[in-house]
Amino acid sequence: MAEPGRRAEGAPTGVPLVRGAEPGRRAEGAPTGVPLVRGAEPGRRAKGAPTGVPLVRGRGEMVPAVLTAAICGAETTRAQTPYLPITPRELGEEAARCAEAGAAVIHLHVRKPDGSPTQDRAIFAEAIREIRARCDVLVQTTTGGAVGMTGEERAQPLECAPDMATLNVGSINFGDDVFTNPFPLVRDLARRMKAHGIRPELECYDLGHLDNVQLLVKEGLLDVPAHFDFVLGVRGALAASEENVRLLVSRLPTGSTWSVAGIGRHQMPMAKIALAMGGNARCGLEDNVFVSKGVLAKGSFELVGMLATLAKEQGRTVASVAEARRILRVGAS
Ligand code: KMH
Ligand code: ZN
Repeated sequence: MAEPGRRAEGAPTGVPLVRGAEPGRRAEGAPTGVPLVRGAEPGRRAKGAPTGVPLVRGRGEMVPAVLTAAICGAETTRAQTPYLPITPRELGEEAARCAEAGAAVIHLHVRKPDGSPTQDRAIFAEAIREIRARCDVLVQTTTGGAVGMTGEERAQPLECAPDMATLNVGSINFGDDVFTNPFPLVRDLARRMKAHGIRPELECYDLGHLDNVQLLVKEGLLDVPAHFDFVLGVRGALAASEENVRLLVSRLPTGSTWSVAGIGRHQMPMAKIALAMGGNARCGLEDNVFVSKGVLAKGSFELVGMLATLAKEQGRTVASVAEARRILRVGAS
């Protein structure tokens, strides 16, 4: 059994399992003055606010914050946390707890009964049934899967009628591994999403991934405005910092929406920055297993609760599923 904060023997290496997200504290260097909230004129971008994102809606209110729970992932193990849901039923129960805590989107991976990652469509179908039987959420299936999976394997959950799916738009070093996303694979997955009317969430781990998106837009495979998720702090890709979030956001196609998924101890600080900037945030045991230094989250729902608190502290409301559907343009593609 691995100690909390250490990688289990033989466990995949991509996600740094760092202790110590510090809830309730202002992140060092947290954004000071993106004037995106109250007081900005309705329908206009506040001075200095990042481009591309509709931050303010009528009457000067901020756009509700969409919270995503990544409840399982492919790399997190039961040795790291006994709270990891594995079976379809456990995934359904955990999704319901996350929905109750404020998550509008469930980012979904599934596992074989022995806990190893799989993209098996039958297991996805069962997990989605278990989730939908218990709560109203947007189900976002992974097409990233686990390092080393083939494109055909990775594409399987697209046959299960998810609301959304991730599209990883570039390759990166992933710990000591390589997470490969060559253009032919990305194109193929993008085509399948278009064919099924599934809204992609574009996973960007590095600045150049935004340029990859532009190429795919030119090829007619992706539409803008799009929804982006900046995954920051993977060992082998772009670091988790406010400066990087601002740079990424400044390069977004006009009107696009975005969230940040900070890895390990970066989860809450990055969420706070994103929420203050008018973006959205992702948390969950896929990316981080701790609520504070050395203290395991009892499930992703605890982390979602922390995001909801952060959102409210930033003057944001937490998006309902209907609001999330509208904000992320789910069903429009
Ligand atoms: N498990 C990672 C290698 C996604 O879900 O789209 C990839 C991943 C990305 O988790
Ligand atoms: Zn994932």
